[in-house]
Amino acid sequence: PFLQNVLSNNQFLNGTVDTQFIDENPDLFNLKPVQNRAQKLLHYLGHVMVNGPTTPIPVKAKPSPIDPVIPPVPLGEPPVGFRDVLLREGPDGFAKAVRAHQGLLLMDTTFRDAHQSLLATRVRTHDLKRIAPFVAHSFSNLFSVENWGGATFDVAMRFLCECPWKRLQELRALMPNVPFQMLLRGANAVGYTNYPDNAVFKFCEVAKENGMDIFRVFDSLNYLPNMLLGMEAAGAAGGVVEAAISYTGDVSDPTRQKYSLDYYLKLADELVKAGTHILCIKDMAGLLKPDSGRLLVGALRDRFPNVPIHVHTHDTAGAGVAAMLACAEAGADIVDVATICPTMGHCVTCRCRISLEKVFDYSEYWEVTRGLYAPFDCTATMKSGNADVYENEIPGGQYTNLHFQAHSMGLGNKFKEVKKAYVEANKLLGDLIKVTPSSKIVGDLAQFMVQNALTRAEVEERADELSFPLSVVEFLQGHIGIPHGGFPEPFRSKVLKSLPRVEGRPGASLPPMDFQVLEKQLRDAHGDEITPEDVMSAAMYPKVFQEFKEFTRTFGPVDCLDTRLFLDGPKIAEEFEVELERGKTLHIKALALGDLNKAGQREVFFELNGQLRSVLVKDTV
Ligand code: 3PY
Ligand code: ZN
Repeated sequence: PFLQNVLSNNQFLNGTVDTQFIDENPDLFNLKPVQNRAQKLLHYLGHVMVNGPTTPIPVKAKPSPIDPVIPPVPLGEPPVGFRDVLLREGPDGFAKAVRAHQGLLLMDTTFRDAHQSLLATRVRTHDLKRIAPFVAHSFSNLFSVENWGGATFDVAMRFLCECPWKRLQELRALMPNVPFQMLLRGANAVGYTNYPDNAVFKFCEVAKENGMDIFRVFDSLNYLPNMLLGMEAAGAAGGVVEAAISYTGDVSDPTRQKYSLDYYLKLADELVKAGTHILCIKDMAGLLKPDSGRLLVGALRDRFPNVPIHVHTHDTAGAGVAAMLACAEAGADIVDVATICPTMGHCVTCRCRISLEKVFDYSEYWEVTRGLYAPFDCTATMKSGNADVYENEIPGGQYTNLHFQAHSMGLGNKFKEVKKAYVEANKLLGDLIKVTPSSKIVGDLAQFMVQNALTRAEVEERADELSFPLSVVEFLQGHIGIPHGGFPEPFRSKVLKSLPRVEGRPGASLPPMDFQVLEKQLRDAHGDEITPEDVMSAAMYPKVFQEFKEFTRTFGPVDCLDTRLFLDGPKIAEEFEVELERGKTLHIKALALGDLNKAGQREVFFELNGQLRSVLVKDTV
């Protein structure tokens, strides 16, 4: 539905069409006007040359000047993969085939969670698309590629100025054989707060239509009613449901029994009873030590011999590979790996039927591509892993994010302080599962404590007079659900006083969203080209979507630019090509940057397909 026309249709390009083709595919002949796009992109490039990148940059590093090499891909269709099983057998048959598979299966998180944690979610569709055919051809026996959901939805529009749905569509076309997996934050869908139920259902339906296969559903408090809602939505859309238990604490530590083995097993009982196709342990902070993984997965394996078990982890403390291999030995069917951390190579060497040589080529592509994202790379400020995560339990994405924040404030020691406060804030809130969005609530309280130099005892003591961050107040009101063990008292009552409390599942009391009204509003604001996908983007992120549309109206399809141009603009005299769509390439040369005029603008000169063009840009630096 998005920017698909006859010039990107394989059947048309191969010439295997007859006269019925036009009648059967009228949509492919909706050719959009293209004249404007080039001038808009020049405007964007001129803007970056004058004012720097439009996306906020956490560290001063520049994108690397080295271009990644795309490893060769054989001609023809990629080999059949697990997606063919899914399309043939449906979700139940797929789950059976996964369970029956001999040997460990892998999910590759490189396209989503790995860069969400290591590169501030900034990897663009452009760089994902370039390597996608290689993945389809070389790793056809992956369980799945995780490439959507979590923070990518929001960041695509907000910081990369590209459409998350277009990413899904384009990757789907390039990787028809490997199942796609997304992270769904249960009743929060791909946002940070509970949405009305019908928005979650509709979101899953549209995601499935656009090519999503497997929905990993979690709730940041492991609050069962929220998880069940997300599972129902994914299941009703026809997706594979992978219910994920978020893991915290340490099941093998007898002194940490709030989240005991029994707690996890009881929750797993409920999720299996509710019909999950796959059961996932989501270790978002990398806390699962090998012994604990063996204990937990071993117990789940005994209890549910027929349900595939999938384990996710992070490598913050450096024990990721050891933990995943222990889980595999204890009976896990699938573990998560990524190539921008070393886990993929390790797991493959140990137990998978995947060519190690192809893994080398894949890693090399990502190593060089990672250089393009140097301005967002956590290793710019974080030089080593840190086992303090076992104490603070900060999830992977938040760990690097908080580190960037402390670094950008120029306070080297601040991170240590924030991490200590995070531990205290977590205790104040009753020892929570910490993952988006509950992790943000703990983080907000921790920052509040550091900023105001407050200890836990002082916060408890003065809870009725302090102005807490809104996220903390709303959490205590019950806006994201009920934590295991209930809300902390008397802290909650002291903070809330007479403020209203939500009873039970928050989404149950939200009025349904009217998508027709929303669509009409969007058409009035942005014209008639609003798609069902756009409606869902606006349903999730109204303001971000509006800004994204306004940005595109001014600056055109910046997703077509390569990453160095997008982030840093061209150098004077640099010549480059921009492929707007298949068969439509712009040849551009940056010629000169004019002096500042009286209106505070600069004229930027380009050659576009051999013709002189210029744009006027306000200098805001
Ligand atoms: C997300 O919610 O985006 C996560 O990655 C949680 O781990
Ligand atoms: Zn993760």
